[in-house]
Amino acid sequence: MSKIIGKDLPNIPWQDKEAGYRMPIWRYKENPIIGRDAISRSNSVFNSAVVPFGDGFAGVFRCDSRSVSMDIFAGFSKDGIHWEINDEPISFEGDPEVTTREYRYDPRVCFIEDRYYITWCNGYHGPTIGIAYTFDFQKFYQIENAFLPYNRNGVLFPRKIGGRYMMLSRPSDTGHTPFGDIFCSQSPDLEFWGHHRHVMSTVKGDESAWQSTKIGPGPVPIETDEGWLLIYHGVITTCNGFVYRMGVALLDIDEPWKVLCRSKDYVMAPYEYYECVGDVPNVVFPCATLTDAATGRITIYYGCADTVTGMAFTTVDELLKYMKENPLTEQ
Ligand code: BMA
Repeated sequence: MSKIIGKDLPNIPWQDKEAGYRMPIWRYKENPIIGRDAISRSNSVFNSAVVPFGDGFAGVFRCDSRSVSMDIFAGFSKDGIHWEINDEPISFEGDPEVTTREYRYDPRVCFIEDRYYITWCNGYHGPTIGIAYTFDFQKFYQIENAFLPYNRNGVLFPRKIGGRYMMLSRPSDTGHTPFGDIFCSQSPDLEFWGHHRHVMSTVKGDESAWQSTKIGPGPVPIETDEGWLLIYHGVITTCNGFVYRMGVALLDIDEPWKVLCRSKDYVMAPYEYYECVGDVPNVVFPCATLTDAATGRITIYYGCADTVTGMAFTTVDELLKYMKENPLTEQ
């Protein structure tokens, strides 16, 4: 039995796996949990992040409007399933040079020490990684962008490692990037980032074609007694465009740019109608998990076809066993 290192979460949303189901991740039966019209002007609500908060949950949600502009919104839930999302986007305090909005999307939320940090893809002369913090999901303070443009999928580790904050990211271009590997950067203060180390690349050969075009970190890595468990997205280019699936990797606990193991087979792919049909078909895009250290349960929140939000379940043992049974040999 592998162990999650972290807090217990007795009220984690959960459904048991059905007997005989083959995959290591199974979906919430009443998916999607958030529809495209969850707020008054939304075209779609997806690629969003949630955390335990008070005696319930809070989150930051990507809601694209019916003018198809991208912004992020705070939301709250008692059970992690039914969400009330604010109608107004988050307004950030900070230096106007940095807070001026071009666009904001694909948020992650990470509790470190005494506050919740939000990272997202922030338009600043091209996409880069915005960072802000909040104590209460009412007031948000934006700090400096982490990187030069162009970058997407900035994902913080939930504690300092070797005395430094660490962030995974995926350097990119201005468009629908046809490449992309995962890197790890370090910072003493969450403002100045350096020591950029390569973590892992796309798979070039035929061994694992679902992750051959680009890969990007998904939810905040989960600390386990075997290393950091990373759920990530992997993309292949097909004759109908990109297809987004999910994979898992295990990263060294002290030097998380070192990959200990990585799945050859995807752990989840667009199978269901709401994942295959929508504004961007064939996308499952994970941005958050809730975890319960007592049981090893992991609840995943993911965007479905860039249109609605879904929830799915797994355990630390399911993911590690599946990955170790069929590991990628090319690194
Ligand atoms: C990526 C991001 C994600 C999106 C995905 C599929 O480049 O824009 O927000 O889910 O493409 O369209």
